[in-house]
Amino acid sequence: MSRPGHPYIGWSGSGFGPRILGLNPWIHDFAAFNLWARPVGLLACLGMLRSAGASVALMDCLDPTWEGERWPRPGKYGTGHYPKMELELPEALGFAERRYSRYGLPVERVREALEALDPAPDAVLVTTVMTYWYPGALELLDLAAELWPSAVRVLGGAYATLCGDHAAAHADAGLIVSGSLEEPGNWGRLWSALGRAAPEAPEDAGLGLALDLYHEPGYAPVLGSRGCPFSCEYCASRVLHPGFRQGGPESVFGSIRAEYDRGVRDFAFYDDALLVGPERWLWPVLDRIGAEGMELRLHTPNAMHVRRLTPEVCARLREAGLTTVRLGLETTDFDHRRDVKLTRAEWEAGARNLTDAGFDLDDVGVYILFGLPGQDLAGVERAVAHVRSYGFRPHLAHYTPIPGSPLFAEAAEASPYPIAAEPLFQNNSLWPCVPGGFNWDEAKRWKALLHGE
Ligand code: B12
Ligand code: SF4
Repeated sequence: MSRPGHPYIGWSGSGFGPRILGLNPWIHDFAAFNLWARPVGLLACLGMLRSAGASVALMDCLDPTWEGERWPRPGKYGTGHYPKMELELPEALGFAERRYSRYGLPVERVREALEALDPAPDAVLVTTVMTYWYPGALELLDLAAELWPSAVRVLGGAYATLCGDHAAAHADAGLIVSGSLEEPGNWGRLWSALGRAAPEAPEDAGLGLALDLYHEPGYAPVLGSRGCPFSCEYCASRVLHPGFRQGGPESVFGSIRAEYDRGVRDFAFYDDALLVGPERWLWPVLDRIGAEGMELRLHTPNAMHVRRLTPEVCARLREAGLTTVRLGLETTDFDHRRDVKLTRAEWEAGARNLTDAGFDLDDVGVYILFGLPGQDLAGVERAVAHVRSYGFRPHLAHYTPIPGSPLFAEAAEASPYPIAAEPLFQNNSLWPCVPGGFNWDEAKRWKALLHGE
């Protein structure tokens, strides 16, 4: 349990293997909102390392680790705002007339908690969720170097994988890992950096999450699969995880049950392709939730595939407790889509099935892509009106140019910023591929449109 005023991070594991500390950095950005955020990649790493014999601990700079910290305005179902501290704009973003902040726990408290960690770690694992959030990771690597100079510092996650050259030039890390830790090459390299022979990676490596490292979890992520069988041109899923792998229902349910027994009632799916092959794990898990009479709320902040929303699927999801629904519509210009992911008829059927299943329309958000290279924004306006006409909430998914995605070269051509050389320019808050970039008047106009004003 956390105690008032006392930071709490402790070791969990056999006590015989190496001590490995996972660090989830602060977010450095123009804005940030907690939508059931967890560093799931890092939690998967700590889970597999503990199963392989290591002792692990976690400092998540985006979670209130101890009581007595002021954590602003809680939102719906466990979401919310982060505390923030305004920072000077990084040099590259000096032109932006906007506030830039470090979101998460105060730096002094993090330092205090890390200083109190006894015994010291043999290795620290720093993750990165978004490429353009790398400044927080570099800051933590520096702090780790100061506190434990002899510990091995390892950097991984999206920035390390998608911007490897930039990371190699800027990060003070002994090891930079591209891709999943459980890949045999990466697994071997980590253990050899620790000066040990690599044990066998556990069977559920990459899917088993060390969720128990949160002492007072208000919500929990659910991960039943890795990767995606599709390859949309704006997405980097294939680079991050080539192939599509699903876990078994037993372990996914076990992880939900364990968190439920600790009082968690809000669960967010982190899968890329939740509704692909649901008979493999999703249906058995939802059936079990029903059979055991568990009353919980499920959320899909990461959009679901609309074409898979048959009446049966919608009814099953609703019955199991799906509450916050996000759908990937992208555009209503169906005849000129850059892919064939969704036809007009499929969209209309999916929307109707969802409504018929009785979801609260207020909890159904529909993502519309905004700011693709060369995109006609009049089409986005039409899509907003179309979504509103169904009673759903339109959300603009601001296009993020991601290195390694098929569209990245075109984005780099279209953007006035050097998005390939400097990941800070990959931040979708800059509207990096919209002519003229972000502009307050336009932002206000879009906000009004989204609210139907
Ligand atoms: C769930 C998810 C979300 C959730 C929650 C994210 C969170 N944690 O806060 C929600 C829906 C909120 C979200 C939102 C967004 N997301 Co998102 N999201 C994801 C998703 C689908 C899964 C991430 C995940 O947890 N995967 C599962 C874990 C197990 O895999 P992993 O993180 O890769 O971890 C493995 C390795 O990387 C490695 N590893 C990880 N850390 C470490 C550390 C060390 C030391 C080592 C050695 C190894 C290692 O080993 C791990 C285990 O195998 C990814 C896509 C994807 N497939 O990764 C996109 C993704 C991360 N999101 C992306 C984007 C663009 C966004 C949005 C900007 C979307 C938008 N346009 O509005 C927003 C902005 C988020 C914000 N401002 O908060 C992009 C990233 C772009 C970038 N530049 O980095 C991704 C890659 C999707 C894409 N389009 O390609 N997202
Ligand atoms: S956008 Fe979604 S469906 Fe398309 S490749 Fe990425 S994860 Fe798969």
